[in-house]
Amino acid sequence: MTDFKRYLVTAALPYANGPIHIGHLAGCYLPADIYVRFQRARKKDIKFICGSDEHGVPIQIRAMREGTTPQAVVDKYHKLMGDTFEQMGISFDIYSRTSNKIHHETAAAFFKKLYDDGLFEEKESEQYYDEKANAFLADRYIVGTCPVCGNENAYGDQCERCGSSLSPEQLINPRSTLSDAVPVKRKTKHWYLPLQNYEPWLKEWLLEGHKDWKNNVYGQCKSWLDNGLQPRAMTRDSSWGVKVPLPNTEGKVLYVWFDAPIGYISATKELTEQWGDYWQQNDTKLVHFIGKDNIVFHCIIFPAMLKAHGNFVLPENVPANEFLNLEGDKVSTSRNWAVWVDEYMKDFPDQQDLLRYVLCANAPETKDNDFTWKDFHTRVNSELVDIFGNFENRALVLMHKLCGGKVPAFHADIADKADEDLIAAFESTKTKVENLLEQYKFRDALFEVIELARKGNKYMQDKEPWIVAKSLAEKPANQKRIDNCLHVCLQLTANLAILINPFLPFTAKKMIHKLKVVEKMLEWENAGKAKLLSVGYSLREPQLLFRKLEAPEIQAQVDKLKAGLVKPANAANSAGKDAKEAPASTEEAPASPVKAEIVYDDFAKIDLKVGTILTAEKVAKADKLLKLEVDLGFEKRTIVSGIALHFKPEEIIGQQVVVVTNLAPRKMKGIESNGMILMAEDKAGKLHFVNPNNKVDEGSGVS
Ligand code: B3M
Ligand code: ZN
Repeated sequence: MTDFKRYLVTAALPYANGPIHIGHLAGCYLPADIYVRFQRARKKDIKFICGSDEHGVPIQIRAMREGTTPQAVVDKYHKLMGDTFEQMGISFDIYSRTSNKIHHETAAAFFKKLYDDGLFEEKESEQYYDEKANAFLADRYIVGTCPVCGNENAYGDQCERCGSSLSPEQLINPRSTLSDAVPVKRKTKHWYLPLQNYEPWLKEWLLEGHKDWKNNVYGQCKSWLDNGLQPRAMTRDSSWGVKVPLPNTEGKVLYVWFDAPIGYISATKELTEQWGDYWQQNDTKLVHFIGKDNIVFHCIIFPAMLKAHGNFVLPENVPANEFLNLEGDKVSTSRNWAVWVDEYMKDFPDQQDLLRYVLCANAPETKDNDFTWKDFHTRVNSELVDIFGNFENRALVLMHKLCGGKVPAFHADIADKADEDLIAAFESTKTKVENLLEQYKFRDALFEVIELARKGNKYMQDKEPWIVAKSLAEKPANQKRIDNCLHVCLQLTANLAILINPFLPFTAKKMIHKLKVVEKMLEWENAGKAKLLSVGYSLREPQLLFRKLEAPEIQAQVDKLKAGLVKPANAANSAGKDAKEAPASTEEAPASPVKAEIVYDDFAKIDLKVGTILTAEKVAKADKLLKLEVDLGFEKRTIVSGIALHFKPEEIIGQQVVVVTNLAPRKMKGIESNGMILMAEDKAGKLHFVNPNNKVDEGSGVS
């Protein structure tokens, strides 16, 4: 393994179109910060890079909806996001922005180099265009009625109600979100990076060379590479972004996913003149922290760009997290189903570490996880307060009470196995935490620190210095036993400050203040040592590290969440908020992530039965709909289904299908539809029936 001289750590550049929520923190900023703080404590040469992603359609849409300019939108959110990160102790060396001049220059020069080297393919294609707003439309910005479930606000790439992935052609009554105009197709020219040319190299570098990457990351990359890569357009028709640095390209900008990762390079340039050491020397360890929806861009597209350009280091690891759900449901900006970090900070002033603790202890490292206020309450009170805080507080209180406010001596002559075992655990915990952090296992690492505090509590409980104190009148020599116990507990407290520091830096600061030691003590090499505090040293008065959370303040958060929820019907009106930058319609979409985990009971609510299509006819004035009569054995149902572009009515008579029978009825084109038919959609967008492989009785259950 390479011996790395320096570290370069990046955290995904968030779109500057909304505040930061806990899903963002848990997904990449918190783990990145823990990793960086740990490496800094080991005195590694490290730079921690982030900034706002200020280009792309999501920003423009947001501006249009707020009746303002994209620049005003990014200015507002860049400031808000930067302040929130700072408040939470996310310790970037720089929080830059992609609207900076240095970024525009760097990204344009990068593009120009690939162009000059003849690495792009120039292609004309047809794209949707809004003639009223004079703008090309990404699929996401076309809405219409979902052919599957009838949702009138389905997007051109997906229906958020039934989850079907769609193309704009499938929408009934498509309209542009910019102006309500009906989109038309127009010819346009773009520059494509032929990703397929990098496939053999990517397979070698990534699939062979990085088997150590997290399963969720490696698996997604493997599936992309196994499916084969296609050329991807690196430019867009838009007025907002980095201008294409070629003659006669008015109205064209770099694809936001081309320019944004280059933002890591420009921000490093802005930070230090030595940026070249970090980006161009092979002994740099480059680590990208991201959420799972950014995997393909960081593991495949950006590395291909870097490789094409040459003279850059490649990521050594991309420890992407999965998603954090909230109270059993997907976090959604447009539905306002989120815990906003700036609001948390107002509701829980100075309690950053409570949130940092819970988001790390419950981090979605290997699968999607759920944040609930109840779990927040329990973890804070029964882990952080009862175990960690309680141990630290008791050590200090008892030292003041039983040892005159000074660090007592350790009397080796009466030392016992319990003392030795606990002291040995300082070192072994340090090693465990170190190894886990190196493997990006932040939850497990944090657990080890709490475990050490738990051992401290047990030790203190077994030694009972407060009981021993009662015997001092008859047996003054017992003071030595008290001294030993508190000596060990205080050295453990100092160790805990070092070990917890990467995770809960505000807490570590409070601890060293009480221990009256300088910040230098928090250097990682001091962990494991049994003599951090000198005997006879007087310490400050104890003060609780954390307070217990009360039930009403937790309930208030649950109420606030529910009260703020925007119903799905209105949600589409604020589409710009959740908007992700969509690929141009001619390209494959990123692998669709699996939906949020559900429990069996959720699944069991859906009633699925086999039926046979008895009749099928076209619906007037709706070229995508068929009206079906389906025999379910116990009754016959009318079902309207958006499959007319795929099947002729006469072809499907007698076809067996699986029907969702307990879906609330919906009217489509004046016809009430009483159920939904399950269909499989292949990559080309063609629909296929889902049915039993042998004919079965109508009404048979499916589960
Ligand atoms: N802004 C996507 C996102 O916020 C994008 C990340 C860019 S990282 C270079 O999810
Ligand atoms: Zn739908």
